[in-house]
Amino acid sequence: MVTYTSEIRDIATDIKSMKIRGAGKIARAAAKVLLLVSQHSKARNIDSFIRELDKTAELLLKTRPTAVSLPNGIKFIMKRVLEAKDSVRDVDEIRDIAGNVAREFIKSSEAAVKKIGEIGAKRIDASDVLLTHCNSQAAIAVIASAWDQGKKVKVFATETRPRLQGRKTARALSRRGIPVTLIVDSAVRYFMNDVDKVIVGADAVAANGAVVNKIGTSTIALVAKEARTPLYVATETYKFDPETSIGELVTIEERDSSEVAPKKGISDLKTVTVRNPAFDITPPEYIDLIITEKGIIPPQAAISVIQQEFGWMLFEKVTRPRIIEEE
Ligand code: RUB
Repeated sequence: MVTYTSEIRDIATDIKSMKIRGAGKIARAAAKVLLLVSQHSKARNIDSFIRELDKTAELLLKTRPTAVSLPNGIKFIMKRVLEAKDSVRDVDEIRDIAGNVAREFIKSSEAAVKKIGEIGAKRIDASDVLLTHCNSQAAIAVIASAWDQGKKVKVFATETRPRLQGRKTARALSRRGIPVTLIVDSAVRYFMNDVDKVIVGADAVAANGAVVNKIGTSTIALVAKEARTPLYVATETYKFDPETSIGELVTIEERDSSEVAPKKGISDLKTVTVRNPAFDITPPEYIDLIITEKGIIPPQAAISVIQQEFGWMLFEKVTRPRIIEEE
């Protein structure tokens, strides 16, 4: 039996309900859960402890399907725990290792966002007008870092229906003194000729360089292409999806219709169906650059990142780290 404290349950619920959201934050929250399980575990031996981590991973992976940062973060931690398994003396030692690896993941993920900001800011010119969609910590890091360097940028932020995460972005940028114009998603084409660069985050990057991000990103990319406005994606390398290199597709989360229209009055009408996909896919031809913490790459180089970062995972047909047989 895994000991789930209320804090652990709350984090899983908060990821599902989107109180914790954004691919980076989701991965860090999952790592924190593994850290808490390691601290609170009452497992008497090493295998039982690893089974507890595995069960927790299963619970976490059910929360949100699209952000690949979640399984990648979990697999990173589980791999390190399994590597240590045969050389530890007892369960306390493996618990310490698991906790330390989870802490390390959280720290390196935060450092990656900062680094993306520094690297990405080099591609922003003084007085650029930028457009961003949804609420991406990585995209905000680039904008904020450029601003901190004295570049007097201005930003269009889309409100991002249906959950309006764009308001969070507007607040975050405004707190830094950055001028922001909040627009409805459908006004993107109206303003695109005033925009110098589009910058968005990612939930997943596929082996062919396609980027999965908040619904509406691909439409913005289309509009940007028409206006010859470059589109940059800011993303940590742990959002590259190794399974896409063996032909797997990224699962697009479809959320409840009540986020789009009230159950009473619209979605209960006999001939009306409400669809609410949360993410879409922008093909590589619409992406100029991908800014990662390791450097800037063209989307076509995504496969190299996958080989370098996740070579160990390739051909392991796993959707989660099922590492120990069920009892
Ligand atoms: C958030 C979203 C963000 C990416 C990147 O979607 O699409 O653009 O997750 O964010 P949701 P970050 O609100 O449905 O989670 O750069 O912060 O990881």
